[in-house]
Amino acid sequence: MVKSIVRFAAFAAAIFLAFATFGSASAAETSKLPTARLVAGTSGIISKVDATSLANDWAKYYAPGLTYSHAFIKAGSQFTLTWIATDANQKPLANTSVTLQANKAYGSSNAHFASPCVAIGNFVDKNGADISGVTDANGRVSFVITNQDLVGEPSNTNVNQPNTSASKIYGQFSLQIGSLGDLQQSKEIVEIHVVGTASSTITPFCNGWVAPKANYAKWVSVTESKTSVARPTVIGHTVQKLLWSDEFSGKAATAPNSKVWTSRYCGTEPANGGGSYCNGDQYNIPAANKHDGSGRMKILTTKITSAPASYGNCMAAVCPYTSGRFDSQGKLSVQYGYVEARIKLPDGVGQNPAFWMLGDSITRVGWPTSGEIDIMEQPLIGDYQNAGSLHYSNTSGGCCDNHITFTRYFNHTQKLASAYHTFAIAWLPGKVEFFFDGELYGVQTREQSATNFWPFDAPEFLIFDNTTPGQKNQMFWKSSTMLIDYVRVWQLDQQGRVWSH
Ligand SMILES: [Ca+2]
Repeated sequence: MVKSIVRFAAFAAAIFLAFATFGSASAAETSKLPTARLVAGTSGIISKVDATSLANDWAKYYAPGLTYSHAFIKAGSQFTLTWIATDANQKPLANTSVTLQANKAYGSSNAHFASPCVAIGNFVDKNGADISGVTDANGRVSFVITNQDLVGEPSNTNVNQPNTSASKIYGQFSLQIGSLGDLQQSKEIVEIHVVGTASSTITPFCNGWVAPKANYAKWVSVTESKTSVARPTVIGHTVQKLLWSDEFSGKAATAPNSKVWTSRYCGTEPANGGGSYCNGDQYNIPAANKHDGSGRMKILTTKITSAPASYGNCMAAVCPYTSGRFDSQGKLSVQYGYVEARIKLPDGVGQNPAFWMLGDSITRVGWPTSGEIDIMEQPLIGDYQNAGSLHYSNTSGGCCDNHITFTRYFNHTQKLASAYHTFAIAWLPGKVEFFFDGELYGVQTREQSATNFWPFDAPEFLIFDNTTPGQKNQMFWKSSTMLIDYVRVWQLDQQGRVWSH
């Protein structure tokens, strides 16, 4: 193998020192080192072949056990590199910080790669990128990368053997476990070869999401709920494990579970449940959200004639109602799955009850860039109608000229307040489907969204509320009740995650 190893030369002094202190591992110690290996056959990878026999020149710079492979992708494609990290006894390293060393200037790396949220340099600057990640419970971690080359190696390149042709278009990737150096772990260097000609290149998008552990140090991933409830049927999908639910079975007059929910006052700051807008219509008072003692959460909306004490403002001098809002911001977040709630809507003109979600990134990127999913929202003049909506942005920040709305309506034959109904989404990568009582009535995909800033591949938190923005001269009713029987998150088509404390 003839290859100029620019990066290695640059690190020669450091490596020498590391050898001096760490010592060169003997063959017997090879199996006693943490190991990072690429999992073959991950999304977008055409093939992966062992090329370790070509790595003799490099092996001396690494601990024993270095593996070197060639993998192949199509020019202008998006692909996923999934790695598994194991300890010295080959046990998966769960919840471990790792770094993808992406397209560093190994030799003459000449392909162009991009990541949604991290700029990856190329053969011009030789710097590549270090992309942080955290392994899951099985020691696995994935990185989505796009190739930006229009022309790769010839389309007749043999993708089942190491590539030694003259016309190489490639870049190299490896995974570093925690703060371990090249001599403290058994590494795999993967040379990604770009093959064929692309019709166009992909523009990567970034939703601004930072992994939960970076945002919420104590968060854990919920894998399965112990609650036993009926599994819903969702047309076109397979519903799997119940990941999490709140059945609202607390004692009468008790508040929502404070481990999951926060009852809000009015307030527009993003950290206040994503901004609890009141617009001069009602006071949000925590006392409005109570278990009814019969397995339901109740949001009570009450007409008032004077401002309630100690409940802050309502964005006006005096508002005509008190009502409630509670959400899971900073306590529980969901990404993908079948998200459903069974609700009996409040009766009375002028109300705007909702079951909805906001992207966790709202505190960093703001609305609408964070993304908003409205699973249940009754339009002001739609007693028989539910609106399912997505709100998102066509830029990376700011508000609100960049606001894009997708809405589909479900029209029922009865007033929605006259009975319980189930409102749900089937949420998958790049796609959200809206359901009313199990009936599909709206679909939006990333491809249809007319944005490079589709935010719905990131965790969102849950919100229930009722507001009273409507026709004030017709609102003679004294009180209303919104009853929520349950909210459940199911694993769907192998997708779905819930994070909580
Ligand atoms: Ca219940």
